[in-house]
Amino acid sequence: LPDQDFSQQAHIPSFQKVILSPSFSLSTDSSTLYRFQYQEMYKRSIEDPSGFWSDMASEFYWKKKWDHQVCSENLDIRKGNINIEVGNHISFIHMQHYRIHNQLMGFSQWFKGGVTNICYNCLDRNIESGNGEKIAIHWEGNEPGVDDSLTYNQLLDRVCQLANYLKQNGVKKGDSVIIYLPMLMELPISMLACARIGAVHSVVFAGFSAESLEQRIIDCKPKIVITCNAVKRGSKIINLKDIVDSALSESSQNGVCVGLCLTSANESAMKREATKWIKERDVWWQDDVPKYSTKCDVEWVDGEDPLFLLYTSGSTGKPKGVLHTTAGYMIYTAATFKYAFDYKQSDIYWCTADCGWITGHSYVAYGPLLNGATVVVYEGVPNYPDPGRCWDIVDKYKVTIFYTAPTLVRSLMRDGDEYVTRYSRKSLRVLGSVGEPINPSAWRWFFNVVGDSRCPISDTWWQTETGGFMITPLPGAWPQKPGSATFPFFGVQPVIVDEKGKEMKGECSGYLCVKTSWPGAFRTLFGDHERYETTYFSAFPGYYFSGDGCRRDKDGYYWLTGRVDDVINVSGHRIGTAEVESALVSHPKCAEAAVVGVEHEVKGQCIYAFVTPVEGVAYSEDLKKSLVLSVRTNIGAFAAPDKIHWAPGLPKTRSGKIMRRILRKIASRQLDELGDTSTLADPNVVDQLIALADS
Ligand code: 6R9
Repeated sequence: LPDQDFSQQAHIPSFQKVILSPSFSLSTDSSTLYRFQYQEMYKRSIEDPSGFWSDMASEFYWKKKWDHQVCSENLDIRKGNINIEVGNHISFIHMQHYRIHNQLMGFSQWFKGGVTNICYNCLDRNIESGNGEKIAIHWEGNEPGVDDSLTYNQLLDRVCQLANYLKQNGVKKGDSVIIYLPMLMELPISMLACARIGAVHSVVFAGFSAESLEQRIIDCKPKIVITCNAVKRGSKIINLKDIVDSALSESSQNGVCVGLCLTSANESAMKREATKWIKERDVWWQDDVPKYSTKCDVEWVDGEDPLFLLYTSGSTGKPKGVLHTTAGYMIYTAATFKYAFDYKQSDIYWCTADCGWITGHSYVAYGPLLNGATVVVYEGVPNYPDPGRCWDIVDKYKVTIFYTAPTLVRSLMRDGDEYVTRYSRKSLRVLGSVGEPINPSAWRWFFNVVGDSRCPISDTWWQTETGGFMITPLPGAWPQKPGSATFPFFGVQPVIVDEKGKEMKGECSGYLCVKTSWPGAFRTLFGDHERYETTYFSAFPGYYFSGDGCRRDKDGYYWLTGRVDDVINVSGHRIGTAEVESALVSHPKCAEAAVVGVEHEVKGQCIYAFVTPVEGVAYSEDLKKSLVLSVRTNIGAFAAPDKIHWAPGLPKTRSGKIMRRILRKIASRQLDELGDTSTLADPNVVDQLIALADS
């Protein structure tokens, strides 16, 4: 495990309570979940998980009920005498490795044998219960005044047309489809259409570069790529089709043949005629998809059939394909959404995340739609045309639940209260935060200014891997402490372990693990089950290891303190240091690079890169620019380093391991806290680095 000094965590806030009475902030029809009810339900969820989750699952439609066991699991090979045939029903062709083992570490299955479909449960089921004319999606375009909406009936029609189109074009159950779209309605439509026919979607955030997209295409070999010609974000136009063209031409050299690129014309960003076109391969969505029938039979799938793949950063250069399956994910996102936001049928819900990340999967698309909610989907950026846009949208749609990231809160806070207070915001009743620890001053501003001191904040801790919320307040159910994600969700047993893996009790700080499986847990890393076992289940045998540090206070509240591995959290986006390093090293003039995260006022953390140029190359501003460009083109603009620090050499141990602890101190200019540097192969490099700090 990497070195980690818990006392240095900037985010541990001073203790302060904000007492919320359970009733004042909740809607009048609320069946408020008081603390004792939580405790009762939590106790049951731990003592009788089968009964608890069966009850939750009974709200959904099952073509066939699951086998006798709700969950089978084995988080520890040492405990393993489970002998279960894994994955008979997994049709995903690349998953053979997952089938043969029968004593997998980290193995868990939920609702195995149950037959269902998540798209059916999101749409048809809600329509059958009388919600067909309810708005499913309010879409707000980048430009104020450009908007659209779809009822549940209309959404189902659109999803069915696309599902039929995909089937007609050869997409079958178990095939993968890459979706590279901005926040257009076509994005959730595409996800749902894949789910309807049992295809596995892999959404790639439209901020990723051609090279990142290509890497993902090569990894999961989609039959079809769905994109749009361009997107306008704020005043900037991004030509997505060019990026896709470049990714596809490269991946075809690597033996992947994507037969079809379905392109939605986003004419407010770019005219169709201006779009480059490859006749044999490209198809306009608007021309072809509407010709298909609005009725499409559901492909009934096993509860353990894969639903989607989502790539996320890890501590090596290669992104990890996190694989989620159907039923457990469905029940978990639905239940977490309902309880953590105290959801009511009358709510209007807006989550600012992009569907390219897990938050968009679970809490823009699946969780809310499973609950029959009305969701706001926003195409643009939060400060366009000015920093009041979010509150303009809140007032326009009468948003009641607003879920966002601390980085956005901090950036709007910097723009001043006036942009907020000029809007009413009186519809708001619950606020949410996700992506990184929320610092207490941002928390208070969010609570006092945005929420007028009346809306509780659900600070939800979870991960791509966990599928849904793991530690989160339930609004109004207990006193909040700014900066604490409070208590575990139903069925989740967090444990804090020391570096030897020993579970600690009571007040403590250490590594955050989870003891038993929960329905939303991912099942494997696509194509690399071994990496799944070693990354998550071998550091602390018997537990799932989150990669986060955590403190539990004397009242039992959990305080997340940030990543303890080589992952940086920039504006709530996970970026692996190794990925950025390999992008830098791919530059012909870069000999070596080491990247660390440094605290940043708005982004939470920013990327700080130490670079050694190849012999004979001089340090220059131009070289800095071209190194940053190399990261932009390899990964995407969001991963661009904020600072390049020239390094004649890097601090390494005698065995050649880079001492990032020292680099972090230099980067944050905590020069009197460098600690013992005598174990370095060459202690002089530290002085050289300090001397070059401002060059
Ligand atoms: C949902 C999401 C996961 C990492 C996670 C942690 C950080 C997320 C947090 C939080 C403190 C919260 N994180 N929510 N830290 N408090 N409420 O963001 O998934 O992109 O996979 O990132 O984000 O470090 O390990 P993902």
